[in-house]
This record gives sequence, structure tokens and C-alpha cells, in this order.
Amino acid sequence: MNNKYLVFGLVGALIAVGALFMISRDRDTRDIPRVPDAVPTPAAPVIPSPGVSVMTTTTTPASDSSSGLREKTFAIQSWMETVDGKMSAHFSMPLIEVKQGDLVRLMITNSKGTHDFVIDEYGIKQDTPEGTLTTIEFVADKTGDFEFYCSKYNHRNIGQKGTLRVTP
Ligand SMILES: [Cu+2]
Repeated sequence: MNNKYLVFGLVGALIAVGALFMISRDRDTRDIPRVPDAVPTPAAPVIPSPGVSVMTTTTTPASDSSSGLREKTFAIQSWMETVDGKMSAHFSMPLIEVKQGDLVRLMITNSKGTHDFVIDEYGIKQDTPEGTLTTIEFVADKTGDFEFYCSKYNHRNIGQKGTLRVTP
């Protein structure tokens, strides 16, 4: 009679071991790490050019994006040079054209010389230090042609000027 119990005991033990084996195998398959989908490459950070500092001036309070103003951005170089002994000063953009009501953003980089940026009718007069990116923002609320110029030394007379054209 002892053998009978022994057989039942062995069978029971085998079933128990088998069940444990199945459970552990089941858990193993669940725990196999899934191959991750394509890993997104992080966007490269924007690194400002070395040696160029950034200065922002807002002459008219810039409205937030919910204001519905159309933004117009212009990158302008400002510099002076001497060619054949003749000095001249420049803005790289002779004409800035926008619509009335636009939020105008001028990004002025002065690469050489002492300059500023002036539009009398808009009350804008902003120094643009050499080696600096200066940002000027204003709302073009007046229509017409307005001269922009550099008021340093005689730069206006030797070419450093242009036209802001604001059309209805
Ligand atoms: Cu100038």
C-alpha cells in the first residue's frame, strides 16, 4: 500500500514541477524585452555662432502669437569699408517692404564699424554694436515710404540708408 501512495506522490510532484515549469516559461516569454521601435534622434541644439552676442530691443511691445499679427523677419548686415581710400558704410538691404499692421522684426548684424539703426517716423533709434546681432521689433502701423539710416558720423551721407515701405 505504501507504493501506491508513493506513486500518487510522484505523479503529484511531477504535475507540480510541470506546472511550475509552464508558469516560469510563460513568465520568461512575457519578460523578453521587445525590440524598441525606431529611437527618435534628438534635434540638434541651436548653437549661436561663436563671438556673436545677441541683443534684443523691442521698440513696440511685441504681441504674443494669439494677436494674429503677421510677422515679417529681415536679416540685415551693417558694415563699413574702405575701397581705394574711399570710405563707405552700408546696410545690405536697400528696401524693406511690409504690409500695414505687420509685426516687423529686423535682425541686424554689425560686422564692422560703429553703427546704429534709425527710422525717425517710427521713433526707432537703436545702437547696433560691432560683432553683435541686434533685434528690433515694431508694428508697422503707418503707411508710406520711410528712410532708415545710420546716424553715426557721416554714414547716412556715404550710403548707409534705405527705405522702409509700408503698404496698406
Ligand atoms: Cu553706420
